[in-house]
Amino acid sequence: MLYLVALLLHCLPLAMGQYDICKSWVTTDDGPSWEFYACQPKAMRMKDYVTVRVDPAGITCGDPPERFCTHENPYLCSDECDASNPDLAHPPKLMFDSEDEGLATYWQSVTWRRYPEPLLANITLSWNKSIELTDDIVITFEYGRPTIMMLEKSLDNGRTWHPYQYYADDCMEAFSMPARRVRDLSTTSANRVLCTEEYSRWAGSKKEKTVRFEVRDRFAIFAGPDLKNMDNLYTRLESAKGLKDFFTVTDLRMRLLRPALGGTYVQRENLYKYFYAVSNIEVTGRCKCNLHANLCTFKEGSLQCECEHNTTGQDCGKCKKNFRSRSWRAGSYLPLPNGSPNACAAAGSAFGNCECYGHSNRCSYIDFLNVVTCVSCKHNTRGQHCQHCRLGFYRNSSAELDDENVCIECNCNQIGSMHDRCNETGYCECKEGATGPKCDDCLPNYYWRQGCFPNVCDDELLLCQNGGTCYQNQRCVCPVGFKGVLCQQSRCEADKKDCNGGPSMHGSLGTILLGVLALQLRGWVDL
Ligand SMILES: *[C@@H]1O[C@H](CO)[C@@H](O)[C@H](O)[C@H]1NC(C)=O
Ligand SMILES: *[C@@H]1O[C@H](CO)[C@@H](O)[C@H](O)[C@H]1NC(C)=O
Ligand SMILES: *[C@@H]1O[C@H](CO)[C@@H](O)[C@H](O)[C@H]1NC(C)=O
Ligand SMILES: *[C@@H]1O[C@H](CO)[C@@H](O)[C@H](O)[C@H]1NC(C)=O
Ligand SMILES: *[C@@H]1O[C@H](CO)[C@@H](O)[C@H](O)[C@H]1NC(C)=O
Ligand SMILES: [Ca+2]
Repeated sequence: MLYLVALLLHCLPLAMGQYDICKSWVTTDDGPSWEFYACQPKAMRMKDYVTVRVDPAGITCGDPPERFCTHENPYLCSDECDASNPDLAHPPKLMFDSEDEGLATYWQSVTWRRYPEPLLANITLSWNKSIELTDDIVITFEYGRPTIMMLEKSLDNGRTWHPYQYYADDCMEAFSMPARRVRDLSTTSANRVLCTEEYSRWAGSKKEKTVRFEVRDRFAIFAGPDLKNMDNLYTRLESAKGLKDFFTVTDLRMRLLRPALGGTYVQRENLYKYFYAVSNIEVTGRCKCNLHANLCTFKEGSLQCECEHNTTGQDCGKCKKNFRSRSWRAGSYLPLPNGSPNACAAAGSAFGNCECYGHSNRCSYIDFLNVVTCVSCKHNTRGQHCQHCRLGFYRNSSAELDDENVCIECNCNQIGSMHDRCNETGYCECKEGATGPKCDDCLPNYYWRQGCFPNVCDDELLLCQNGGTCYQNQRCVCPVGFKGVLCQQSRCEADKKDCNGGPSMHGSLGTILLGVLALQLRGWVDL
């Protein structure tokens, strides 16, 4: 009980007070109405909502059963890990159970029997939700802390990872980084990623068990040693670029790179005492709801903000349908003490008198036209109310005007089309001979070769004469003795040479006439 009270007191400055209500019913001179405030959920024990993954496969001890010993008792290797025996198994979930009085429960790795190959393990924690850390991450190692490890974080559900903190008994040797301490950081370096030697040196495995990622020390740079001046912290979180994101994660990964060595070099003759054992990982934080919710609930396996201010989404990261008369914005801690809700507004509301359908949050008065117009329309829109699509885009008929996908790129074929604009159904304007919505096809009787060109020959009207064959509608391949576009001309006729055995004058003329006729049909020769 005493412990609980102490815990509550400890969490007090972060859990209580500011930004805990989103709205209240107030009475003003104009009568009662809602007043809205920036709001955020309370800090929670995030290990209760986490999914864990331990890599590589087979790194957890006990399959097959294995003996191990401790640095304190290196020659009494009678402890056993056996995955098939619940009393001797050490599965990953034991890093997240609640520790009862007495014996710690822990995940344990295999021993370093493959030395000198490094003993590597990744512990990845995923929330499928952005979390804002509000207190230190505390990892408890039974039997000694790793001599080298690294903490990584992801902000996009594990797609990309970034270093968060490096830990080593010798930072220079392990990571080529100078050793630093978080409490020596300054206001301009509060979000620096550093290497620390504070949690990796051997001090006896019972004495020093924890490895921390110091959130409080970083907060204290702004809020003072007891975090009494939270206003200053909130002001900084709003104004300092990247500071809020620094404390935001969707996933964390501990990369365990070298186990505890007991203060000496690796003793090859007894590798049973080298392994990792983690009894607890404490992560305290709150759901990131962009200051639009004060409740966060666990639904269908994921944390979810209960969004207010007419916002929606897992992090309240967008405006509800029909509340998009201006762009979504996160709430703000400022001005103190209640912040700004930056609520989403319905079309036609007080904010909506210059409607921009959510594609701009800035309006400007144009003096000489006497109109108010939206500025810098986003999502490829344009116009006084961002109600049109930019040139080269057309209206998505299945999207509302306030939808981010309202404008679709025309994507006209550069060679086949006159320009890169299209009509309301996405059809581009084609050059002669080209067709298709994007003008990347040819009309019948045209062939594609860096654009559409009329067939020179084909199998219907523009037949190659005198036994010539049509090559890809581009030209006739004439037999010896003939030439011309359609092989209609006898060579001897043109050269006035010996024409014995050639076609008669009569036939030849006929062929020419036929060819001209065909060309005229194709609109080439104007008789
Ligand atoms: C641990 O994760 C990192 C990426 O964060 C990866 O490069 C590495 O191979 C992983 N190690 C193991 C043992 O799975
Ligand atoms: C992650 O959360 C989203 C939104 O709540 C949900 O749709 C999705 O199924 C979740 N994914 C996993 C892997 O739990
Ligand atoms: C959100 O919309 C509802 C109507 O659906 C309205 O009553 C409420 O005041 C709006 N809230 C905010 C913060 O604008
Ligand atoms: C049109 O809008 C709908 C609704 O937002 C969207 O699902 C669809 O992907 C959009 N179409 C294109 C081609 O962008
Ligand atoms: C766009 O052009 C195509 C092809 O010319 C035509 O079929 C369609 O009716 C046009 N759409 C509009 C809205 O003009
Ligand atoms: Ca435990």
